[in-house]
Amino acid sequence: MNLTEKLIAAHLLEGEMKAGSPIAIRIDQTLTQDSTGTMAYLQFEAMGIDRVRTQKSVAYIDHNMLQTGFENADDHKYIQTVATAHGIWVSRPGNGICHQVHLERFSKPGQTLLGSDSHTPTCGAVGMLAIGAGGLDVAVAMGGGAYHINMPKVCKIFLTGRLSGMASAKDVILTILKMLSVKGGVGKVMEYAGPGVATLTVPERATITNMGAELGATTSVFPSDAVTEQFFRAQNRLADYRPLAADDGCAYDEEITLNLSDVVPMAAMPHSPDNVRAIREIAGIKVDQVCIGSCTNSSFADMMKVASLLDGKTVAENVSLTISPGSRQVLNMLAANGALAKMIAAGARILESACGPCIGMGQSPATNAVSLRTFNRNFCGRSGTVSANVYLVSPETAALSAIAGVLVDPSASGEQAASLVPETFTVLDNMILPPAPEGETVEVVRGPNIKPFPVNTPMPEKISGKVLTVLEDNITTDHIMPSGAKLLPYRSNVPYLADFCLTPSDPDFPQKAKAAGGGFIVAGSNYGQGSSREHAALAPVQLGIKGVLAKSFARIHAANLVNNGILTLTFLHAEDFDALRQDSEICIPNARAQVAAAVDTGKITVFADGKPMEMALSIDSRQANMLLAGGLINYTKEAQA
Ligand code: MIC
Ligand code: SF4
Repeated sequence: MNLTEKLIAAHLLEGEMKAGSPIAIRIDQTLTQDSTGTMAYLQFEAMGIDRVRTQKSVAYIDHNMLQTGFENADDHKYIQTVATAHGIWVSRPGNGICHQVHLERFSKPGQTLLGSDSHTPTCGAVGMLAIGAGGLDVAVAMGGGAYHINMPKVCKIFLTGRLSGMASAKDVILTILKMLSVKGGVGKVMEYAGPGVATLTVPERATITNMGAELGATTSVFPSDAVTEQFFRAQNRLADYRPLAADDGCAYDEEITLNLSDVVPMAAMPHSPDNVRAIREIAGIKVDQVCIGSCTNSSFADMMKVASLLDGKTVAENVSLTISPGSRQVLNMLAANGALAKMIAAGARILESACGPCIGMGQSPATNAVSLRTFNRNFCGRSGTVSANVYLVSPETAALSAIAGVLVDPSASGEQAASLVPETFTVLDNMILPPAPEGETVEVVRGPNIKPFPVNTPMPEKISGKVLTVLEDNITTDHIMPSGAKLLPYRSNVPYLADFCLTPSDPDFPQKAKAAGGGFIVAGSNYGQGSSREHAALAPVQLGIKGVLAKSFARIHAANLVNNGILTLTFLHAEDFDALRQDSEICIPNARAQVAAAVDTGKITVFADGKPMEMALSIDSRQANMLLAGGLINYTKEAQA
């Protein structure tokens, strides 16, 4: 077996490990963060389960940190109390970004991790099967329920050679994104193998698995080897280490070879992570802002590289440089060894250990600015400035460009930056709260910002409504449910958020939906790529959206739609998409019978302006029941009754 199959086989509860067929797996660990967590815990509470049934569940507070009003602080209190009350560990604000802290302190080779954040696959760096999902799926897993997916294909990425000449792990994943695109990983696990693996440190592997999310992959995984062992020893967690590898000569569904020695510094240009070019082709662009950090590139090793490149220099006068170390462990070690002083002396603006500018929580660039970021997403508007041009680059490129004031090709700079993993990390778990002991009562604190979440209604016999909007390919969840400093504080207030649903693509969408009493969304391919935010499904429920008709869907968003009782219909014929306009009348007669039959046929007949068109609806029987019940919450209640 390959490593992915071994991990799945060890957790398989239902189904057959045949690519594309539905399987259910047992989840050992869960993580939530605060922007998806409030909703996940409201849903967990609605399920009426006393204590989590996982081996370890951790609630992180790392996204909504600006606290420009009472809302975020209220949510933090709610998360802290509801989590400890139900047997969940809490990583307090300031302790770091969920994926970085989880890798450092909780990851375990061989275990499964389900997280309410799309970059949960980061922990695949140490041989975990780590998957991002909507909050509701994570709530179910916390309650001991299985996680349902289709058995992914396994794509082997065979690494040879070794990185050189200031090329870094970020450049590896950008190279893969250039080869495969933001759709290249859909339905697949990217499994790394080959002699190049041993040349990569755990933080480097984590940069690669993290950004596997941008390929649309279900997850990415590295073997657990001697390099992993050294990482666990340095984290004083050797007991959690175990070696894991694919069997010799095992089969894969697909295979790609990448020679690390050929990798050169790359940048993802505006506005997509797969719009990748070699930096040498675009070097010299004037830069206004540089942001270093995020769950992709904020490890101790990355920060040490940055400190060494900034040492004794000054940030260019046209540049604002921000640095957010990924965790308090990293920040503390930088403070203790003097690297932080070098960053400060160079003129960097040090931000707290959190997501920060990556999710538009502050540091929005100036009008038309060029912003270089070591982050993983550069969707238009995500930085908080619609006219900004965001480039995704490595820490080396970012640091050198911040000093030069223009985009610099690090391989032509003559500089060196050694990657290092220390012999020992400073372990500082004092900002991680253990769960309350069983039997102890914890008062759950709910501020006025916490509003009930919308629950869909059972599917009627006939569904009809207008097409409210027709959208292009690659619509992201940042389009469907924008984030940033103005909206993130309302993640526990869906009625408020709904008024901003899809507004970056169609400013009148919420008004149109309200006026029509709901309707349908029509979209191109890869609809809903990006974040795991369930709000991109909950806001449509609030607005009465009955279905999305798209050329194809991103995995997590499709699951979130079905979990909330919204139909995910895929065009079988290109001309059907072309025929649809805003205001086209959609009608699905015998909807309940058709949805039930789609489990076998995979199809459903939809009438558009009176003309029949056949569309794909690929669902298993559990999903059909969820759609009929009006979502997972109703379905679970029906099943319990
Ligand atoms: C993101 O990077 O878009 C986020 C914010 O981390 C999201 C979660 C969210 O929308 O809250 C993600 O990637 O899942
Ligand atoms: Fe946070 Fe950005 Fe990572 Fe999302 S991608 S978890 S916002 S750092």
